[in-house]
Amino acid sequence: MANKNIALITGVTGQDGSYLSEFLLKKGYDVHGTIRRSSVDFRERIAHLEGLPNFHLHYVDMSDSMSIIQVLRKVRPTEIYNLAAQSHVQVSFDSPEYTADVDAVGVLRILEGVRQCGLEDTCRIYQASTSELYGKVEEVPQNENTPFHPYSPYAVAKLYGFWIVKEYREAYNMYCCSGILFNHESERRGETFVTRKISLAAARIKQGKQEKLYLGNLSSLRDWGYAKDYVECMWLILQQEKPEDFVIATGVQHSVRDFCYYAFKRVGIELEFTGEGIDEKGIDKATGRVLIEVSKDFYRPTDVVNLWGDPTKARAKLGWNPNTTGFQELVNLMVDHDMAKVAGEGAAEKVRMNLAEFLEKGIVK
Ligand code: NAP
Ligand code: G4F
Repeated sequence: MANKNIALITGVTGQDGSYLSEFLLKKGYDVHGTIRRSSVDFRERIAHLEGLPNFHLHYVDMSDSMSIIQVLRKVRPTEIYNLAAQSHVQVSFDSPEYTADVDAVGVLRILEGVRQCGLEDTCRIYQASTSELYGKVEEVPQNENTPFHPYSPYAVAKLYGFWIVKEYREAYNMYCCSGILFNHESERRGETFVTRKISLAAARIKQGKQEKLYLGNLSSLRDWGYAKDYVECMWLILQQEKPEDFVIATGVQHSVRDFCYYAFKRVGIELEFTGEGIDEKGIDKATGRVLIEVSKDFYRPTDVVNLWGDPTKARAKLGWNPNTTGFQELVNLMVDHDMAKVAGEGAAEKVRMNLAEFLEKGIVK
């Protein structure tokens, strides 16, 4: 009987972890996901998978080697997808030490755990790396040979993760590699990332449940793809004969302002932008009402403003199509989802509404 594929996904409750679980379960894998203990139920993104015979959950914290080793010994995975991270760039300015522990040393804990459990010849490891490594960019668009210039505590931590993966590959001949993924979004994106903050606000403003949206740098440029398309690449990267790092991106760039424009357009509001920098405003062309304002609270001490990926290598070697879901289709998917979500929001959702108010006041970024 052929050996069964056993995947261990750290960070299974996250946006990517949930889509990757679905993808691997469809491929017949046994999927083991790691979760953190919490006093509240935070498993909304994977609730539909719980109870499936091939889906299993284990407690792991990336800051705790013992919990990592315990799960490695028990599960003996054939593939590890290390997605767990403190993934918010602004939060990394507020909690830099924690971010380094989880996003940098956490990667080392996985690699060394695999060695200590004697899995180095049988287990392949995918590391969730990021376009934030290019940071204060040294060329556009960015590819696998573009020099790194990390520009936040998050990016510096992720750079350690990238290099320690490369080191273990070369020093111990382990099959471990990094996917340098550009921003990818979805209906499951965390609500404090800019795209989801905008899609939710467009829905709430349209339905009269929010007055205004406050944002930071509207001119920031990103290469935004659809998370559901990107998890396939994580798997493809681990199916190559030799371990290699890959840039995963759409090759198309848009500004935060563009995202706002198309999100509000989807709900029937045409925006016009006037003013510059902190004075810029997004106005409803039909009514003259100011719907978007810029707030200093959402500016970062250092901001990455020009991310644009070149997916040539992924297209050629992985046979991956970077343009399965286009930018406007992605915006529409997110906004349509949030229009339905907001319409269904009742009294129990008041707490979520309060979060939106906090967001506006800059308490949660
Ligand atoms: P996400 O939604 O924020 O999910 C992060 C996951 O990590 C969650 O399951 C979270 O658990 C878990 N986690 C956080 N701290 C942990 C800790 N100390 N111990 C154990 N688990 C912990 O992020 P995502 O968007 O799915 O991204 C997945 C990975 O790709 C991350 O490493 C991120 O840095 C990287 N990445 C993302 C993008 C993107 O555009 N989405 C682009 C490039 C790279 P809780 O649910 O308990 O918080
Ligand atoms: O949506 P963001 O917070 O994502 P960011 O910083 O690009 O990070 C995400 O993508 C990375 C890949 O490049 C991942 F590694 C990382 O884990 C995460 O998933 O911000 C995008 C841009 C930034 O330039 C930010 O300054 O939008 C700008 N922005 C403007 N106003 C805002 C806001 N960002 C947030 N979160 N909130 C705002 O109000």
